[in-house]
Amino acid sequence: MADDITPEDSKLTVTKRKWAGQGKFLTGRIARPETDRLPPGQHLVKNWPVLDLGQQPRVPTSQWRLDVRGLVNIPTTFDWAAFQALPQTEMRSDIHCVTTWSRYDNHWKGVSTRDFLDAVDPKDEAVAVMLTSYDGYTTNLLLSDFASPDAIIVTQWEGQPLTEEHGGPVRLVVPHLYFWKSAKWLQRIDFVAMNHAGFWEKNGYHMRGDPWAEERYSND
Ligand SMILES: Nc1nc2c(c(=O)[nH]1)N[C@H]1C(S)=C(S)[C@@H](COP(=O)(O)O)O[C@H]1N2
Ligand SMILES: [Mo]
Repeated sequence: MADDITPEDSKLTVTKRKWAGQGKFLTGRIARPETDRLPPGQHLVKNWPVLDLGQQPRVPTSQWRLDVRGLVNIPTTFDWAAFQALPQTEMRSDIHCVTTWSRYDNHWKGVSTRDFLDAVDPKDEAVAVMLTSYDGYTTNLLLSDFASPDAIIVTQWEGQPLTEEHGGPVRLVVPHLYFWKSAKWLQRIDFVAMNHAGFWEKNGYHMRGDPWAEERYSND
């Protein structure tokens, strides 16, 4: 009977339901099928390796400050209490290090860069950020990458304060780029009109660092 053909059964709805299940046509990383979760050339680790320039600064929360300067309408120096007063968010994301290890399902807590940007209000001319850390490290990001919905300035990992070796008390996490962009021991953020190279970017590494495009090294 014609009555038996409900809208749910039509060929188009079946196909569309299948697309929905596969996340077809979605470009967001969250919809990436599980089989595509590991970027090319990466292997999975269960531990969390420590990588840095070898100087691990000890910054107690009582002495920690985050200076926000450059092209922002509200230049601010956050102390620990002021940073804790910003909206706090929890997220889960994967780490992809350019040295080829990846680690899944890290549970972070901190301030999303979206909420952070609301607080400091970048000017229209700002196109990039330069991050500076307590060990002297620098790294650059396009503002559009810094503002990614899964980027977070973290103070906790798996419900515990971020350890010193992993960049505590405060580090950035930008999971859609290689992990060298995720500055540990964050000290200063400059909003700038040009995307200048940071430490690794001056030393042969890519200006953007998208693991899915294997943007490991600069081409010049
Ligand atoms: N301040 C600072 N941040 C840094 C680095 C560094 O040397 N100093 N190294 C980067 C690199 S190359 C990597 S792979 C990750 C490593 O973070 P982890 O030690 O927590 O795994 O931190 C990034 N952030
Ligand atoms: Mo790295």
